[in-house]
Amino acid sequence: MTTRFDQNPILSTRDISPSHPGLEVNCVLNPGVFSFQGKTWLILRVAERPAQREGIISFPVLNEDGTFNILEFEKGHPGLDLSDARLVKYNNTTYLSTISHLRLMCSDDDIHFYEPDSPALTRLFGAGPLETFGIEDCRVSFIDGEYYLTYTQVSACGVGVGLMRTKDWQHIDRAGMILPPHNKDCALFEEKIDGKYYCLHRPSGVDLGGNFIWIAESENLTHWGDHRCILQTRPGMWDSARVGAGAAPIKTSEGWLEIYHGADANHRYCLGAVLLDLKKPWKVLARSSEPLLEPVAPYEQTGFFGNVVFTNGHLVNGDEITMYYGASDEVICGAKLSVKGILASLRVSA
Ligand code: MAN
Repeated sequence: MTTRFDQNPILSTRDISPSHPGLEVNCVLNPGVFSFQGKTWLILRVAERPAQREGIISFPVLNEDGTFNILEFEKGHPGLDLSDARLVKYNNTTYLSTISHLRLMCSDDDIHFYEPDSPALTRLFGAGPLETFGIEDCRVSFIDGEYYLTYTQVSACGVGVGLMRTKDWQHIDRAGMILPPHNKDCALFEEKIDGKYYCLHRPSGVDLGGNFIWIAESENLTHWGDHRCILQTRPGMWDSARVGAGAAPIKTSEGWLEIYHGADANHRYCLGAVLLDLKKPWKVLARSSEPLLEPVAPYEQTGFFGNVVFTNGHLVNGDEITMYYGASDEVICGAKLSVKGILASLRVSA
């Protein structure tokens, strides 16, 4: 059903140069995907921090003007919690252990990616007060001749969804935060349904609710309303703790097909699918009972944060989905799936 690329991982940290002297690339992960000028492009999340010194944890934090400072804490301090590799908790404040920016690479064969010679717009960094801990996990939707980028904005204010748009990858408009904290995993549908734009998104409930997928509608892709909770976690299953949308939903004759990630209480991330009604996309028609992809390859089990497969980008060509995914939060991989194959698996589980 899911065929991994023989070349996996197709991109790892040694393929990526640091964005600034003094930083190292720790992870390259979770790419958005799009086609432009006859090539396939990945918009990678590149996570960096300084080389680590004995006994010290150090990581960058952006200033609002785009410069950055390095924060340092002594390991062994009673207020320091480093139990999750992705986070640095110090007294009552949570930081990220790395800072992410977005970087573009292109390919002529969908497998080998390189940074283009003439950088038009090849690197996007966090900007302003809501992105001081970086920007992450960009989805790209192509709507009415324009590319729309939805991505995670991280700062001490929280984790929310930002929107940028571009026609030519030379100039980009930043529309700011479209969904406030805590929210991420926002995938825009690539066409209007009954006159309205739709997106999937993933707010997180604090005391009540959970990490569920929601749908919202909009007249202009910026202001969202009529939110509905459409997909919840399932106790005892691979998606028992959190679910979140992948890339733009795929239009099929049977409905909108969305590949999503689900994680359990041990932070083991798998991928599955959900089928939404074509005209009423808030209606769930079917859902994977078994994952389409589980972290079983060595590069999916071991790395910066092991046992993770996570997708937010694919290309669709007829029945064939070329899906790109982050593995172990450290490297980028690819796999092929069939639309018909996924739909058949959903019929069995429905
Ligand atoms: C979680 C993980 C991290 C990510 C932060 C902020 O902790 O997904 O990889 O950096 O959220 O989005």
